[in-house]
Amino acid sequence: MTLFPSRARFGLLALAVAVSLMSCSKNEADEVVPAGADDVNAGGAATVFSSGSNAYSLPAPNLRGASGAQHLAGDAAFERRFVTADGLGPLFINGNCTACHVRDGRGTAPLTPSDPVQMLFRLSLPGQDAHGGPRPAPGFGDQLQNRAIVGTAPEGQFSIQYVEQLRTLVDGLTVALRQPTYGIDAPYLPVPADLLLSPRVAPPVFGLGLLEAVREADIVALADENDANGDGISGRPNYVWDVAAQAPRLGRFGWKANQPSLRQQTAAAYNGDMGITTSLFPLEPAAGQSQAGNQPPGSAPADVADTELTNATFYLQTLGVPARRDVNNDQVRAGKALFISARCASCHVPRLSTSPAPGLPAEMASQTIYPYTDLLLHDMGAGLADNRPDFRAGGSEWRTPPLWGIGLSEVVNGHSTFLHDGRARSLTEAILWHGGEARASADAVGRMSTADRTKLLAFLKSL
Ligand code: HEC
Ligand code: HEC
Ligand SMILES: [Ca+2]
Ligand SMILES: [Ca+2]
Ligand SMILES: [Ca+2]
Repeated sequence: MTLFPSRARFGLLALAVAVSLMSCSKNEADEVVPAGADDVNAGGAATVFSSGSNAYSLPAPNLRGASGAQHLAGDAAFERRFVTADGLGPLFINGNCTACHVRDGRGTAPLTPSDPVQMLFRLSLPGQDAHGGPRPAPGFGDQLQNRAIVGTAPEGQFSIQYVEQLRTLVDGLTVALRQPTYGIDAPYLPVPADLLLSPRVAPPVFGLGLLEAVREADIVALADENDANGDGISGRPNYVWDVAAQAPRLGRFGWKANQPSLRQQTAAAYNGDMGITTSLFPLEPAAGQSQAGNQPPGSAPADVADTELTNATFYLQTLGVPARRDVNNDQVRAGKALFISARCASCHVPRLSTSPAPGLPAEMASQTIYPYTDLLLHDMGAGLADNRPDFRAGGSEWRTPPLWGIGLSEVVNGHSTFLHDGRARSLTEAILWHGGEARASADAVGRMSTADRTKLLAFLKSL
């Protein structure tokens, strides 16, 4: 397997792309992503106007009545630092949500063992559980907890190694892509030989209430599972197990769209990331494992009550989305046209709308939003594959991540690492890793003139 297309392949495709770039006028771009005030208001009425380090952390300005107070209670829940006496562990990764979702933003992969851990490793064995989900690994479950309370052995430590591969683009720019290898050091038990491992950094958590309020039919309508229109891009929904409903449901959250709702995602994070039980997940991740000794498999009552789970969920449902910046800048406008002609917008769908739904905050309904995602799974090629299925998502499939707010990553989180495992150290690296259905898009960027690539990046930074 070669990771990168050869120069010969570049040559063959160059002509076709040059033609399609020329035929894409500014007007065509504006039709897909209209310019003007709406485009600025990325989150509709939930848009916030900050481009500082708090840009991801502000409540939607349209919250009404009791919503403001509940958002604040949820903010406290999201920041709450758990200790052993509150039920932290016995197995856990971090003691609070914000240790990974720093400033409601994005985590990065640790470079040294003393760096903070802002990621997790999902685990499983080949096959499926009773609900079509990943099959837990005996002794390790479905996630690696690298920390434990006193008297309990952690499951093991993550190990990450990178090998850099140089790639020279057509304009002469050389980019070093780091190819990671992952393993588990110092496991408390021998690791099963067929263990599957999926490394994932913490994604940003703003604007998610809007994504939860996009009608299921609208998302499914974007799918083109058998590529009927022949553009090389398919996209399909994930369907995952809804624990409360005891039924399959459309997946929306997580890097593989592996969680159906913010409530279940939140309860799963309490459980797997912090060892905090809830009514939804009453069993500790250590339940049934030898190192947990005589500790009870769960706690009654749960470590956090339903009100706290509800508030933390509400907080995530009601965070605002930062407004776009520099929309009328010429470079940015030209970059938008390139984004469309390189077919980025076929997956990173610019515009969606939200609808009212039972149980979701009314403020998030009936908004036109610009998230730059279709919430669908795409085959991203062998280079990005974790080779671990997650419900319907195959080993090389990932959910298109929203690009809104991505231009503020550096300001908010102090780093510019991207993709599911944080391997990309810049937006350019993130794009060049695109393979599979997105290979033609990445190749188009690889062939761009320096000036055009600068414009494309200027557009991404305006999001
Ligand atoms: C150990 C680091 C870590 C901790 C602690 C953590 N998360 Fe996460 N969070 C992640 C990772 C990694 C993902 C992606 C998971 C996946 O793809 O399966 C994620 C995903 C999410 C998502 C979905 C985001 C999206 O765009 O789909 C939400 C919401 C979320 N976490 C909320 C929380 C809450 C609430 C807490 C605290 C109760 C929490 N997280 C604690 C690492 C963490
Ligand atoms: C076939 C669908 C598809 C196309 C086409 C596509 N992307 Fe993506 N994009 C994805 C998926 C899926 C990911 C996540 C991959 C991963 O994390 O391993 C992603 C990730 C990204 C990221 C990193 C986001 C993050 O949160 O880490 C950026 C930036 C990005 N894409 C930009 C682009 C640009 C620019 C183009 C056009 C040149 C493009 N994409 C074309 C599907 C697509
Ligand atoms: Ca606990
Ligand atoms: Ca585990
Ligand atoms: Ca298609």
